[in-house]
Amino acid sequence: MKALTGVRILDFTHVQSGPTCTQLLGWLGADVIKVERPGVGDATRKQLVDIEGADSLYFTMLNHNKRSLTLNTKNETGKQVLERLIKECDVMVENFAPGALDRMGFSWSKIQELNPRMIMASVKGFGPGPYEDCKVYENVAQCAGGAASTTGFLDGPPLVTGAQIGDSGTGLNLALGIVAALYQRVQTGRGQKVLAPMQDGVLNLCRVKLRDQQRLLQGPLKEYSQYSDGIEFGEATPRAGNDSGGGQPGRILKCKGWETDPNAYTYFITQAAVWKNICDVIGKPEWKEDPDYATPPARLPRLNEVFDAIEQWTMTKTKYEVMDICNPLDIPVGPILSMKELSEEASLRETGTVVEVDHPERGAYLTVGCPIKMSDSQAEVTRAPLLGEHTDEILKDVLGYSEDDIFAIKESGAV
Ligand code: CAO
Repeated sequence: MKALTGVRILDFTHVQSGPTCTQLLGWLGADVIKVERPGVGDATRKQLVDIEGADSLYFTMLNHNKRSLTLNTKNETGKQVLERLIKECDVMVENFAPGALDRMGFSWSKIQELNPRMIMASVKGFGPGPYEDCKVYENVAQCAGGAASTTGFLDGPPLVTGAQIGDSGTGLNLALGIVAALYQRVQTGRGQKVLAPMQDGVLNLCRVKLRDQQRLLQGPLKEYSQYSDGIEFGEATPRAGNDSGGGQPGRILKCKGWETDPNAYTYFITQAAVWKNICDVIGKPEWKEDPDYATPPARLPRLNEVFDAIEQWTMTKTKYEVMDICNPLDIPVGPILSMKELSEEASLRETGTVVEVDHPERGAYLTVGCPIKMSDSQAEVTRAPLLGEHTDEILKDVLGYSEDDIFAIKESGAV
């Protein structure tokens, strides 16, 4: 028994945003039926291929805990099968380009007619407005949602971030919307439409930058390095390098070995509550009582000097030594961990955050497990399905077709 045991998902998702959502629902126990075009499948199966002939890591890492059914939904028999599936499922999830489902002949009103309890969940690039018909990929969403204009250094171009906040971030929003709609359906008996636009998801994650946009009207943003540097602020929230986005100033600082190791850095936060500990650790005990340094407002115009002094100390330690020394003193610091270090970290394997999965085409590979830990619903990661691996099983067990029916469906070219 898992949290979503008994919930059946009709998964029309592809690429990253939608599959993130349905994979999460699968980890939570839902039966996820991934519908794919016969012979083709999700385009990511054959993108960024690392092992010739095998499904890519891009695909496998986003489609665990799912069953794959091939179905041509533009074929007449295929449409009939899809109608039966709509009647049998609780949730339909899709992230096609705008209008694709309507063109397929499955508008929201038709879906409601077939199954009034159906929850119809979509990721789109944009919500209603001037761009609602546009196709969108991750970095487009990062740019249109405010992340790129506020990421990077003041003297450089806008930057996209490695965290897939547009795709995977929006997939998480959609999953929450679906679970909430399932809960509401218990009371109302009705399904509903759930929309998670990628621009909205990115902007939502950039709220501190929207906060700063409004604070700018009252004067310079004093916790930004730019203020310490004496550079005037413009009209929009600027790029702030590695400055902390919160009220406790922080920066990325060099650690021992930075000259050769691109990840020998630490994040260091000068939390006001532990300022005295910081002064002792970095060998500046005189700053504890000096009125120019003793209080957060006094330090704001001197942050560059403060962080330079801290960096003189961090450069004498490895990023792990910084962690070991600062943590007992309650000073918040964080090592810059590489993907190599994370993939080798034993504690992440133990908690199932990183898991090794066996695949018939690829052999063993690493992937991320469920990032949500529940005491009564433990996620077990099962391998991603091969294209159409469960077609017969789903036609028979979920839809109740006989062997003869299945033969006829195959003859029609629908699966
Ligand atoms: N049987 C028959 N046809 C099928 C099918 C099936 N099982 N599954 C999909 N199709 C068809 C669709 O109906 C569509 O046909 P039409 O163009 O004739 O309507 C076609 O396949 C392609 O769908 P698409 O336009 O969604 O795919 P694309 O590769 O051209 O675009 C993407 C990809 C991601 C840009 C677009 O889907 C999109 O903007 N999605 C919404 C935003 C989103 O989720 N973006 C994140 C993706 S991850 O970076």
